[in-house]
Amino acid sequence: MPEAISYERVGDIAVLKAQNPPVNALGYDVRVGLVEGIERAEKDEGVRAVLIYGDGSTYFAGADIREFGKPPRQPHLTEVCNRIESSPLLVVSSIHGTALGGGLEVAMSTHYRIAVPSAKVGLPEVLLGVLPGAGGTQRLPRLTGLDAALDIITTGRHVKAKEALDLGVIDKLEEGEPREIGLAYVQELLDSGAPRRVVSELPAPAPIDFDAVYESVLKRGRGQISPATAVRAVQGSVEKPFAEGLKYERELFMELMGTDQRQGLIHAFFSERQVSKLPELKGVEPRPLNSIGVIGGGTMGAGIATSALLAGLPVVLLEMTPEAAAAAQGRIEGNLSGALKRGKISQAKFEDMTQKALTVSTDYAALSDVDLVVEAVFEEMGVKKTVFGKLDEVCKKGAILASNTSYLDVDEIAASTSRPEDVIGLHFFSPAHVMKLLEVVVADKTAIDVVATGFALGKKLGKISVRAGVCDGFIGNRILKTYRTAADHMVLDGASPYQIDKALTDFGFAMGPYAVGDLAGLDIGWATRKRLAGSRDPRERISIYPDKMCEAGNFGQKTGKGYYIYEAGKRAGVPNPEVMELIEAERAEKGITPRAFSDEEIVRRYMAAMVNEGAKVLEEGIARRPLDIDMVFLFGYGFPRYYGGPMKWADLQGLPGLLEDIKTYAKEDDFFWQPAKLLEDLVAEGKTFDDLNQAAG
Ligand code: T1G
Repeated sequence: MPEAISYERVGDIAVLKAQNPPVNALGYDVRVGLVEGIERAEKDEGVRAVLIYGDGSTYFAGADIREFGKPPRQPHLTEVCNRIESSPLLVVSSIHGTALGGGLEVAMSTHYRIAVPSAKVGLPEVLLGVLPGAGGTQRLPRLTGLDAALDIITTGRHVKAKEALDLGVIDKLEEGEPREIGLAYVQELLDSGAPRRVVSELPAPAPIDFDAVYESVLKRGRGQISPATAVRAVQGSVEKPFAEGLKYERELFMELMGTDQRQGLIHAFFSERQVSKLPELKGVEPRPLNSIGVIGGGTMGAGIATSALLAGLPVVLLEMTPEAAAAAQGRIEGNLSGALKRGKISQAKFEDMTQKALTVSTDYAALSDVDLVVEAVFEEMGVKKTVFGKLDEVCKKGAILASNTSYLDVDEIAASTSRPEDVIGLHFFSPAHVMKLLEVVVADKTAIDVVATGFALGKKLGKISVRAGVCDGFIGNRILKTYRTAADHMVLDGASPYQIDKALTDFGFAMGPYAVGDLAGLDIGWATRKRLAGSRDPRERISIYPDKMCEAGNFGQKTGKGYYIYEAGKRAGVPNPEVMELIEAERAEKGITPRAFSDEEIVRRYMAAMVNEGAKVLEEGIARRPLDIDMVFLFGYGFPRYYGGPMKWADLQGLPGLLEDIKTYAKEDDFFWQPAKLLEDLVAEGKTFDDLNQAAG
């Protein structure tokens, strides 16, 4: 194992090279190596300067997040930075890849910084629930001024090298290898007699109204506290001498390190990388993915086609008539013009995608050569079977036939072809070119290399792909149906849809369940209720009023009226008074005396239903690990990221208390509230969902 920081003498320059793949994280050995390297250079006769750079893909990409939550080991990164900065030698960083978090903090403690134009810098600590804890909130404002520093620190965004140069974070941009451009720059500085520039000695910026900034950042965080806390640390850089400011920054850092939100965000960071790593896919070669077919050019089909085009894949989209084909082309161009406006693609790219890469046809034969087809037609099994029967005839041998169905039985769809091993579910979330979640639904006969290809497509499209088994609604929609029912029961018993929506947005959801229903279309739930009516258990408590809303044609945003009334052009609606009339009438009909619900009880019941169903999805093997369910809800259902997902939230709350809640609710309705056996077992064994994540490897 090579040393974490190597030492090399080049003329009168000492070169410290980080060798800690994959991202040169500033783990213990790297921190020790940096201090020892500086000390050695200072004793090394004739050395006048030190160059620090990273081997491999990047300069230091930050503290080693795997050390979080473990007892911190000296030297702390703050001390390492101060030691570098106080060296009498000229210390220079040469940056490539991503100098993030502690990585940028180390760079700012050196006296000059050169970077390659493709490099990025940033202080993304707030995205992990903490804040820059090694001087970043003290040095960055001294380099860039408060506006830029507050923006960079409270958003955690990456800053491109050119912007960093303009802001004064980087001193010079140069194409080339970090070592070469670094050595040349050090020599240039030495030859010109450039002085050491000690950032901590630069004047602090003038004070601003930090309370106002704090309030606005807190509001924007929608319940996440690290960005606003970071404002206070930056305030310390203005109001306190540097050393005091550092101490204050450390205090706030340690405070955040102890929060549930830090645990939730770190869980999210590692889980979004872990979720698509399945042991059974190790060594499995995906099939070729050079062109994609899409059947159905509605919102979903057009979104999927857009996503594939943006990933550089040629697309053949099939519609039934020339008019529908033209409409699909228009939808795709509309989607891509959004990317054009936001500068995500150039005009030339836009034209190439819409005129060359995209083929829209009404002839199935156009699909004869694609590697994979995603069907996104009407959610009705008969229609799906007809489409798959045709695909079976026209698609080449080895082509993958995928359905975008959001809940129908993929086994049954596969059985309508002669090649069930080539059939898989690829459940995108609308709008498919925006939402990152992809449920890869593996049917009984799906071949393992088809599964691997599903994940390879997800990666190519920049999705978070989660393996799901076949059941009604797979992972997300199956669990959604349960916690949505829990909300409907609370409405029948006395809560209003509006109180429930507010309680859940205060909890941290982007939208409450009723506003989501209005957005997705209330007719979807209506169709599901009708589809399942025949198999419904008589003990199930159901609401009638939602059907009455749909019978009146109130489907939500698409009809301008649902739970909320939407004035033209306004996304936010106002409560629809007809809804409470329908609810009160139904309560009266059912002899229910409405009772008050606290927001806290609303959240507890809603979350208990979500977690309990999640546990059932796990024990049935529909989801592999609790983290898989967490990623479904972070990336498909607007679950607040700082809890890490519903299963992580449950661990943080404590499973015993949650199980107690479920048992209490079961006294009112022991059909809906049946504790999951897995939940009872975990509580009995004193285990957590995280233990299952670890055990799954
Ligand atoms: N610590 C530990 N492991 C890390 C890591 C880190 N900082 N960054 C990445 N990894 C692992 C990652 O889990 C994956 O592992 C592999 O490296 C490749 O990552 C005191 C306290 C750098 C832009 O927040 O943003 O400094 O899955 O798949 O797409 O103020 O990783 O292969 O086993 O993401 O090329 C601040 C987090 C820390 C940067 C590269 N730094 N990392 O993206 O590869 S807090 C960050 C990233 C801090 C100080 C504070 C990205 C990347 P595995 P990857 P990538």
